[in-house]
Amino acid sequence: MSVTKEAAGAVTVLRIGNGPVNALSVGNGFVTEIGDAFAAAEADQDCAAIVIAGEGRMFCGGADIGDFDGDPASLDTLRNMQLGVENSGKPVIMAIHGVALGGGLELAMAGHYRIAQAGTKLGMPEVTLGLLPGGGGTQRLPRLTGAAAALDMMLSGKPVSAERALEIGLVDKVVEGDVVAAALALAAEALPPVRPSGALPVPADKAEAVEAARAKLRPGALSQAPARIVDCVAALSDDLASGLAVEARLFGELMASEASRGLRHVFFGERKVARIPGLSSDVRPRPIARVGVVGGGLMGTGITIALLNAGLSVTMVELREEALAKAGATIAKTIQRDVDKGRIAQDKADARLAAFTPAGSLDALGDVDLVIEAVFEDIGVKEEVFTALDRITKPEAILASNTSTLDLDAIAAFVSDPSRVVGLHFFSPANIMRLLEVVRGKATAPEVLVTAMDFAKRIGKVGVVAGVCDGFIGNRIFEEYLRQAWFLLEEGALPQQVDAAMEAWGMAMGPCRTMDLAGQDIGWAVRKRRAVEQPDRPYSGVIDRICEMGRFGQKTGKGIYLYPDGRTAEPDPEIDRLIIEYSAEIGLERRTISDEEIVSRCVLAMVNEGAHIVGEGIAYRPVDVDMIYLYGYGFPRERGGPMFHADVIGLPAVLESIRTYAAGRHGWAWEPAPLLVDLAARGETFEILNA
Ligand code: 3H9
Repeated sequence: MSVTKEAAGAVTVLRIGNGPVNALSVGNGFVTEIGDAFAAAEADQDCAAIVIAGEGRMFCGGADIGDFDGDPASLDTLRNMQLGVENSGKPVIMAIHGVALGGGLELAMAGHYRIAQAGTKLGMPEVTLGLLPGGGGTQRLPRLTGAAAALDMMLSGKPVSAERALEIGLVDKVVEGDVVAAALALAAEALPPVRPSGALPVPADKAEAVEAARAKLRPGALSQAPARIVDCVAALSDDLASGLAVEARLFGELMASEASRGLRHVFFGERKVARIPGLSSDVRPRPIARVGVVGGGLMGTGITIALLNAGLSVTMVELREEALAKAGATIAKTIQRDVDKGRIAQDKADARLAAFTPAGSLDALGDVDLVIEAVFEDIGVKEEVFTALDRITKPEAILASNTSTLDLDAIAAFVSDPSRVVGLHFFSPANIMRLLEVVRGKATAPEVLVTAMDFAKRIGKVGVVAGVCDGFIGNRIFEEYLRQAWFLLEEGALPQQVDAAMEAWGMAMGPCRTMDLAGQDIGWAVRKRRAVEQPDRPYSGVIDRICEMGRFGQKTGKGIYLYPDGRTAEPDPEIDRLIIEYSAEIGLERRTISDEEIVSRCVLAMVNEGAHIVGEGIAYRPVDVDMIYLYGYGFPRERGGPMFHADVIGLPAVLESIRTYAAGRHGWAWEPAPLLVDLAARGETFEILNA
């Protein structure tokens, strides 16, 4: 952390540096240091103008998100520092390069002139953290750019380019090359006048822009940040101080909200899961340039598209000629669709397709750096493939299996060096879903694991490490979630109530619609297997009845719901009848089930299984479970993930509910996880295990 001062004639240049993104930390004293350095320059008789620039890769990535768990009043230090800059009697020029986000852009707006280097991204991402720009952004940005452009930036959270910033009046100049030199040149021309952004008039489009933005707010949204951003812009008046006071008060309220706490947990969680505990930083990823994909089915095709989109060369091996041709056609069609939708240029699509090599034999994989196997889920088939790969591939090539149901260690045993085997469990559609479970076998080499995680990042996925167990992290938890959903149906709820309750709570899709989309036959196959393996852990038979009718969901046009247009779920009175009759058949008197009970049982089933998984060491930390649920299962970001949500409820209360369910019908499904019992007894949270 440092603020360095250089004198260039009568101009003082202050360079602010604090870690990788120059975060404006109040907690570590950095903001105070900037304020002090600024005050010294201000008091310096020989200084006529002040330039502020960022050290390293960027100007500033914003306020320190870690400060938001503390006292909201402490953030006044940041606001006062910015007011000090704005109210300076000497012209202040901001020399902006790389990134100016959130509080970083607010600092820039507190200056009197802004010069940005071409390529700089300027934005207000606070809304993505369930917050509003709380360092004057809601009051200064509209004054500079007009209310509509400001609301657009603040509500989307998306940064704008330096060129766009110039267009909308956010910066005064865009330069190629050294931005500090450009700032010094501006100061040297003729000393520019002091020009505080906060003194600019209220923009003429305020009322209209506020009304338009209000109309677009999503009712029932978990995060109140968008609504409060609009409120702040509505509060713009000629009295800057009163607008700033409204902004600070609303920022404090949002900071304490569950949604913002959840979203902040996600911000740090995404970065935490990339870190593998206990591995030295000397373990470096291997370079991966050429990849082989074995299997041209739905999964292999999706994986191939994801890899081609990331700029990798892919050889797809599929022994069945017809299937290979079909996969090739799907790949070409999907990539072309991105051109048609204006997402990529034709030459880019051409390059992606040129990097694709279809092959009819595994012999084509002699020079690849990584193979991803996505063939039929049968251990005999896997044995054939891996025995051949062992012979054909380079000894340093990594061999990955996309298996979701088989034992990775058994697959690794087919290879003479099992340390090069790892699981890469993609989620369907693999070119869209962000989650990648990276499965560490008992022999997987640390370097192979690190390479797999690096590879996940390279192809735009959130990689999360899971140990070997049936279902790994995601599907193992999902089974318990579904178990409760199906029990709820036989006890008195109907599918539309279960789905509506879970969707109102924030899940992207309720369990019935999810399984109709994934294919009810997939769940049926798992249940049949479980009936043999775990006869003492039954499921409700009601869902099997639906499967026995051949109703597998969207793919058969009917599942729990009807799909008259192939996509939109419509409740089916026949299924409602079937469910009600099933309850009677098993002698269960149906009762009214509240939405609260539906949510509580479905969510706590995830929490309890998640706690088992962390306790067993299958997940490194609770946050790994959280990220899997956000990126693979449509869990609401604002709730942070199941484990974070349990902390919000409080672990003693979570345990009490679980114990109540354990004393009720099918109580065996609610055996409290030892880790949960232990943490609750000690008054601790899951969060302490994330450090
Ligand atoms: C705000 O400003 C509120 C104000 O309006 C009001 C105040 C009153 N704070 O992403 P990376 C860490 S809200 C703390 O890998 P990149 C990050 O955790 C803030 N830490 O780098 C990571 O740590 P680690 C508005 C932060 O080069 C390390 O820095 N700003 C912050 O890929 C490197 O991060 C935002 O929302 C932060 N603000 O991307 C911007 N930012 O190494 C958030 C980063 O221990 N940040 N860290 O895992 C970003 O979007 C990206 O970090 C950025 C750089 C684009 C800047």
